[in-house]
Amino acid sequence: MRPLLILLILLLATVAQAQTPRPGVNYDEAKVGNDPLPDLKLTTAEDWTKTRRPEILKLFEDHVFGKTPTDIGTPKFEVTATKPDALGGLATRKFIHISLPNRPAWPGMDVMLYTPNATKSAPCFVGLSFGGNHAVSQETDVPLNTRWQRDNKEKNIVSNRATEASRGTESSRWPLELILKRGFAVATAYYGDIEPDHADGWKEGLRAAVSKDGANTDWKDGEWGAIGAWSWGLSRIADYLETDKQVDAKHLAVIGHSRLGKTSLWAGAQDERFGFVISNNSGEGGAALMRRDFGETTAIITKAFPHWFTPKYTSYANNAAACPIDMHMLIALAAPRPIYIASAVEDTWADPKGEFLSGKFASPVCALFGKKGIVADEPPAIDTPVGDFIGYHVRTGKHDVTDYDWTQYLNFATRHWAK
Ligand code: GTR
Repeated sequence: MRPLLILLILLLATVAQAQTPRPGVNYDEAKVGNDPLPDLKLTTAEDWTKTRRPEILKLFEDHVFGKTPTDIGTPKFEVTATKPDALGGLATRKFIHISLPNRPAWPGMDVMLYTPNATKSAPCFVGLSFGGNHAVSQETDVPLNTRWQRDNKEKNIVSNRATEASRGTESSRWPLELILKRGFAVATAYYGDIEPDHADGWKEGLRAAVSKDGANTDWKDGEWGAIGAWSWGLSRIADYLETDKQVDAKHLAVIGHSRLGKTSLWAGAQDERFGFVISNNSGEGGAALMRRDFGETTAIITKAFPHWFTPKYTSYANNAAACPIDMHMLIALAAPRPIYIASAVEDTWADPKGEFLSGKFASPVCALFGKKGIVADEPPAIDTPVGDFIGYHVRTGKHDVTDYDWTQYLNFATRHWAK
């Protein structure tokens, strides 16, 4: 009886933690609202590619993420180190410094690339990390990132800098051996290399460096926010990968978790070289429908993180129905490429059902290309992936990236990219 009781208490505590209501936050499905979603206005595949897709992309620039400037210079790539026997011989590891020679105020970004030694030219997952390359890898000879990081006791970030004890603190989210053994490469960089993630971070990042007014810029509606800058960084990694023979740059998947999942969705929408787009627990401002009032809302996110978005997005706080887009349109922008949305059952803040529904309501776009998206009307059972060209699962557990998530992405990529 006793162990059972303890188990029950632990279970209740976990559920309570996951559902701890923040004041004013709705977790009641009966109160999510029922404002109709904007119409995808689908006609033909040709119309989608030539007209409708660019129109929707522009709506996301104008109202959500801002426009990524296209005239900011040619990136320079320097391979600063190569280790042919990384991870016990499983992989070759390279570091590549990417900079913009005509924008010297931007310190550039350091990419870490692992390619499997057993594969000549490997398909590659591309994603930014929260902690830097030394946090992603468990190899102790990875240089420590030296840029600004948010103080964090658990991750041993002290005085806004990583320390030796920060090594490997993100490695559970990047199961390198699992990925490499399946024949895939991984390219990653620290998101704060592009722009530190705080309200004034842009002043020391890419956005100030490329803006004509530098740190005195007054951001206007339609101009890019931090998510736009981070997405730009993902595309520059793709630029480099196109030059590296160990990578099959015709098969790049863009991946991100949480705020970096919003980033991977936006990068995938803009840059069609990413042939597979992955959103891991991206939530509000990512895969979750903004018209559903469940968990985080547009009002909450634009108050806490206005710097992620274009200023216009804040005007939809408590007024999502006035916004000409919703997030099924962001998912649809991947088409005709496959896309995968992952939720976690305890991640109620990110609205798992809202993430499912954006995939579901984006699914008609797949039919234009003779493909199938998500057919079911209701979210699947836990740990049961569904969908063909648009994939979805809701995993056991909390807001995180786990081996389970990666296994689904690897299976999905292998299925779609079978040679
Ligand atoms: C939260 C934010 C979410 C999500 C998350 C994260 O604070 O409300 O939208 O982006 O951060 O990135 O971990």
